Amino acid sequence: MTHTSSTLYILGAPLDLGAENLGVDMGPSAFRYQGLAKKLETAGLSVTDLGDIACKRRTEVPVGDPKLRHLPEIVHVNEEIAAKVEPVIAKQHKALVLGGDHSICLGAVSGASTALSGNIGVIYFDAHGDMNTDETSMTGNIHGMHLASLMGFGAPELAHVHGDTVKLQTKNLLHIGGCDLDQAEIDLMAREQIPNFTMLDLMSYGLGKLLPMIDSLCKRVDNVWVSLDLDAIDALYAPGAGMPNQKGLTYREIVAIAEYIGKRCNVVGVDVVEYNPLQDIDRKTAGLATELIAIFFGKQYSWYTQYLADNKKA
Ligand SMILES: [Mn+2]
Repeated sequence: MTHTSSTLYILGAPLDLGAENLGVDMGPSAFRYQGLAKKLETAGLSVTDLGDIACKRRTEVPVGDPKLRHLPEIVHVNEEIAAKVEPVIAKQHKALVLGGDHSICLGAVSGASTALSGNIGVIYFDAHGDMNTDETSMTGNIHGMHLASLMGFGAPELAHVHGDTVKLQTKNLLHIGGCDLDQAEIDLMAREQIPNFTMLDLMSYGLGKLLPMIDSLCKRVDNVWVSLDLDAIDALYAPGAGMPNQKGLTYREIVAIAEYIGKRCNVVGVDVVEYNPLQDIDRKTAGLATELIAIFFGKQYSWYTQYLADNKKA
């Protein structure tokens, strides 16, 4: 099921209160300065930019509860994101939400899930679990909790963003790229039998074991949201991640997985998060992210497709 006439709506969420990596709030504007919308149009997508959600700076809001740092503002921003994403998905268009720290995924997936009456799976790329709760988190940073919240665990203020239904069934999550998982997250995944494929799985079995997991998710649900934390990718290729990763997915691994998803799944939305332009080198992280966004939506964008577009004679 694909919607060929659909538009891709871009929404920026320059929130950094869920993390302590200063610079990720500049993600949306850095992507725009680097011509993201134009490149995605070159790839064949029809793009409309909805601008940014207003996010308060950390000097403007108190930390509050140390177990749920900056909770009220994070809830508020995610309610706004969900309210923008829901109508886009309900009208069978596609959404791209640019972070910001990963906590913005809470509103993005909540909006999409509500539009689709819960008929949604999430393919989640991350070195970390993001499945702590306020009880298990060692930092109190909400960018390590929102994925648990989407599945109904943890603080109700987060789990009830955009309505108190469970937004994501545990069996409809596929977590890929874990290499720095906390014990509480490992325990939750085991207890709830959450599909996941770690870096150790990749080294042990190769992609041959992951691809059927993607197929099985796409058979179970009609719609897929892809959440890409750039820290799932090796720092060689994504130095501009909020928390650079020395043991992440290589360029060819992430591109191959993305191509498989783009071909097999009905991807209705993508979020790209934890982009820190201050740490990027030669814009390579933004370049790879742009390439991956096009591929997740079933298109192609690379230096080669740009070369062809620039040199087209007739
Ligand atoms: Mn994350």
